[in-house]
Amino acid sequence: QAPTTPLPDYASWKKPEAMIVHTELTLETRRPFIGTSSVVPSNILFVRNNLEPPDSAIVADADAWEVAFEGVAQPRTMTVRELKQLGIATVPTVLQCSGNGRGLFDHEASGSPWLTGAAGCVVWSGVPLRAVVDALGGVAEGARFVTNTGGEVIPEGIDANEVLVERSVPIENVDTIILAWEMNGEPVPLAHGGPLRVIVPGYYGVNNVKYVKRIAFTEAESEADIQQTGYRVRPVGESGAPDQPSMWQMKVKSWVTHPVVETPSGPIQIHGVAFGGINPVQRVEVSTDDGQSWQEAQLLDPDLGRYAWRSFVLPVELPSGTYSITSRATDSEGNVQEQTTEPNHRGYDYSGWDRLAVEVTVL
Ligand code: MSS
Repeated sequence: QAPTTPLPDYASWKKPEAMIVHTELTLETRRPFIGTSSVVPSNILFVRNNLEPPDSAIVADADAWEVAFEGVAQPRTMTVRELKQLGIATVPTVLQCSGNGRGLFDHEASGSPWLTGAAGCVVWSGVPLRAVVDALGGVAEGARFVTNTGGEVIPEGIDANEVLVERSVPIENVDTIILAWEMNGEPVPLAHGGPLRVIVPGYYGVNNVKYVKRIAFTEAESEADIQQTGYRVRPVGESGAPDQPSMWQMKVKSWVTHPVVETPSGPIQIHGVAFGGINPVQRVEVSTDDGQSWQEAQLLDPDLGRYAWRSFVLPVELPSGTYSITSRATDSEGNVQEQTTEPNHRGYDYSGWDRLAVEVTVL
């Protein structure tokens, strides 16, 4: 299908036929464009911004971008150029929006009605946060969170806390976080958070702060609304509050990416993607009869590690007819993908294999 809305300028390099343009700030990857070689090409990766992205001038001189480090023994500002001297790690992760699957809930939760395409597996390269902290004399006493601030320009005349993209994650993540300047082999583009982006492996998209300008080790979570009341899981109709679970670690999830609408009869390679959040995927089963019976799928190489997604395939022969095809993943800890996802107010992460199923006509 042709895109209904043109691509916004900052993402004009995306492949138009692969994208669903929900708004200027939210672009989704169409389900069948996800292939079987693990990494999602940058030109079809989804985009989600809470605010207008900063001016593209910031990526023109990426090495000059500055980040303030606070809550360490020797607080100071560092440029990307300096960070590049401290260490390099490469980590493939699943980047998935908290609202991926929102469109599968019955209640009309506010936000983009994402289906499966607010997710992708991406290879990031940058400096481990641990290396930076060590160079700055270690974390200050009493810190419990890593609090990261996005570099957007805050419109005048509004309370910054209402719009600021500033997210806190538990301090344990200091050992897995990387500050990435490279994505899928290229400098991180503006649309995906260049010059420098925080990557918190295994955590929902929102925690992966783009154009990061401040990294602080703090005793409390950020005061910004996006942390205090936003991205909180609660029953439909309730307001967000800091005592509700925050959208931090992702759940085990999988879905089929081929076939999705129709296919000729005869041999069919049913394939899709599976991930376990912070745990590696152990197995994937596929059903062609709406979950009544399941067959073990084969996991495809390469295995890019615990935070990546894994492609899977099940070869089948299906006579003409209509089939409800779905998949169910299990992670290394034995957590099984849920059958259905309880409605939650903002429509976060629909992971149930029931509604992630596709109705396929075998011709
Ligand atoms: N960052 C910043 N700075 N800003 C904004 O807005 N958003 C979030 C993240 N980060 C933001 C940031 C979100 S929310 C998401 S998903 C992500 O990002 C996305 O990414 P990309 O690259 O795809 O666009 Mo939901 O959970």
